[in-house]
Amino acid sequence: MAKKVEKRYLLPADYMADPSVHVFNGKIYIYPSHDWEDESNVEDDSGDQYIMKDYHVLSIDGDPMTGTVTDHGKVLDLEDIAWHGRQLWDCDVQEKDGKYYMYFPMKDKNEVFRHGVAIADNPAGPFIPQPEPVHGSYSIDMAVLKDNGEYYMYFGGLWGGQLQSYRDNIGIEDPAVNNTPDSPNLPHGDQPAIPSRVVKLSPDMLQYAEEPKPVVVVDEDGKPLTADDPHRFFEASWTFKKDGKYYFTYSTGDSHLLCYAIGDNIYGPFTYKGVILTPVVGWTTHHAIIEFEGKWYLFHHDSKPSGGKSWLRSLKVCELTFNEDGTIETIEGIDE
Ligand code: FUB
Repeated sequence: MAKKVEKRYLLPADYMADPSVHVFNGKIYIYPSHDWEDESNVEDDSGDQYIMKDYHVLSIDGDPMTGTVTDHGKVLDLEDIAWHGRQLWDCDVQEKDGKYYMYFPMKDKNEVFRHGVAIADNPAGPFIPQPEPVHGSYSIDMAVLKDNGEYYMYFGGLWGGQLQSYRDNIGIEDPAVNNTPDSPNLPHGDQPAIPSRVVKLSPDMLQYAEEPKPVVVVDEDGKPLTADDPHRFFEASWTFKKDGKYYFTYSTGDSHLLCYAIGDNIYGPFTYKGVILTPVVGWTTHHAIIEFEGKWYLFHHDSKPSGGKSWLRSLKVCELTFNEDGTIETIEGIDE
């Protein structure tokens, strides 16, 4: 049974989505994608409606439910990235040795998603992009977890996110063409679902330190979730650690849920545990989960303020409750 909880819209004056959230120097910073609408906006199954062209950074003074939200303005523009094609989708930022590293997906000039890195001296930017994408990078939706002094990037997304076009980190079809539910390499029925990926980053934070590995979500019997399971991974990975366990959380895309699975290892496997958030207004659902001053918070987005336009989303936050056994109370996505 999903619980209705108090939620707060964070930035009513602008449309932003896909929040990645971290506490740096005791303050909450939000790294969203910046939704946009113009004449090139076409809604389809490959995500052509998501035409984001820049990133802003937001911060919150104190309590996320009540504190003042500051928009630090534009910190990176598509035009400043040498290899740019289009679409700056969900990014994330991590700190190492006083530098802040932004990881972002963007289509290159061949319409293929690659990962870029941009560096700042301050969590509020500006971020200066590296001249080339990360070697061997592919697909979308990065989230970087710091653990025992190492940094691990989770990534991947189906359909327009192009993940189905890769097996064992090798392209098996043209990602720019096979980017819809009709892609020939999407599994069906009781075939195993396509997993997210995780990869350790190099000490300089600019490359992969190893080959990306599959993040397998299994049921209570240890069997990988199947392609027809409404709880299988689609996009929007976000991993955090609580009481020594790793929580791998994600969006199920076309079944519109935020789900979670728990594991003992950063690489998984993760055992499916349940739904965090039921469907919201709008097609996509995407989130971040953080602990701040002893409480846990879910940041996410919906399309209610834009009247349901899936490509114009608004950021929200609410408290998240853990049960004694480490499971998460399901939150109702639709508010009155
Ligand atoms: O914002 C563009 C895409 O929509 C993101 O990369 C996905 O996670 C979905 O929210």
